[in-house]
Amino acid sequence: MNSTESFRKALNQAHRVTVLTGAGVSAESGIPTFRGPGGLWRKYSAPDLANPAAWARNPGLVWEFYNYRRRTMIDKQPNPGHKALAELEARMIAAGRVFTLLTQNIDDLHLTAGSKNVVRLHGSIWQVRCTRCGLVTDNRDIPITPAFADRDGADPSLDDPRYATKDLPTCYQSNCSGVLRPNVVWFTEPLEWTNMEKALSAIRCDLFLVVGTSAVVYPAAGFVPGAKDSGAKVAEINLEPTPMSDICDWQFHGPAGEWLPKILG
Ligand code: BV8
Ligand code: ZN
Repeated sequence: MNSTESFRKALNQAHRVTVLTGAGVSAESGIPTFRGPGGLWRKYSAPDLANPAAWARNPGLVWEFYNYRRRTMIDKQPNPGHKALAELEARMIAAGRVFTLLTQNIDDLHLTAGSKNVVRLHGSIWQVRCTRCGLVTDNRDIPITPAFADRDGADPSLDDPRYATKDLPTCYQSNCSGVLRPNVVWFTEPLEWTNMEKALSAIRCDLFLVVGTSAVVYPAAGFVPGAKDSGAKVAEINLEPTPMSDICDWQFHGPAGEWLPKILG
């Protein structure tokens, strides 16, 4: 029995399936990964700006970074990998089985593809959160405020900007006026406890797929050994090996948009 056949046998026998995705599952939709080409913006990598200290130093620069990513993400569509995961979930639910999708991605393409039980471990780039009252709202404004129009270019020679607070997005609550930040989890910030609880429950499964992630960011990467230790079989879909490859029962090397329809369909 080859690896695809043995995987499909395990999939058909699994009552609980959990999937962990990373930037690689959205690469074929045209969204650059963090560590691949296109992972830099100006002279910064995501961790340089996706952290509270960068926000405290220069919220306008952080918003130019997110405004750029929102502007380049707004027209991207789910690819066959996203769709194969949504279709698997629908089949499993119809059969009375359990499916959970844990994603590190903030692009919401899994939701657009029709996935339902999605845990957005690192939040959503299409939500903003008030830094004063905590109100979370959906927001797809491009630019985030008029002051950011034509100001988010990726050219590394551009200097860091300075914005007046009045030019930053502010709270919709009339008596608040707090500055709005992207509702994403930055480095050194804890994941929302409800999401951690859902993830810790979901890794107790029969079959765990880890798709398109370099598996270097914690606590998300830790869910792979966590699932293995709880008795799950683990399959990895990636272009290349990762630090988790050694504990995987199957490794499908190649694009997620090709492998997922092939092994899940
Ligand atoms: C936390 C949202 C503590 C934002 C992201 C020092 C101080 C504090 C913490 C730490 C520290 N040192 C380490 C840590 C922990 C830190 C961490 O893990 N750092 C790493 C770098 C070592 N983690 C944190 O800080 C977390 N919080 O620890 O809080 C705490 C705890 C309790 C109480 C108080 C405090 C928060 C981490 C979340 C950060 N936010 N994103 C935004 O996006 O702007 S992380 C971001 O990068 C992603 O969300 C993702 O999680 C992560 C990794 O990216 P990947 O998705 O894996 O993408 P990558 O480009 O790396 O890889 C792509 C993969 O796809 C590759 O393998 C490639 O081969 C493959 N691929 C490409 N194309 C395809 C493909 N595969 C298939 N098909 C294709 N077509
Ligand atoms: Zn507010």
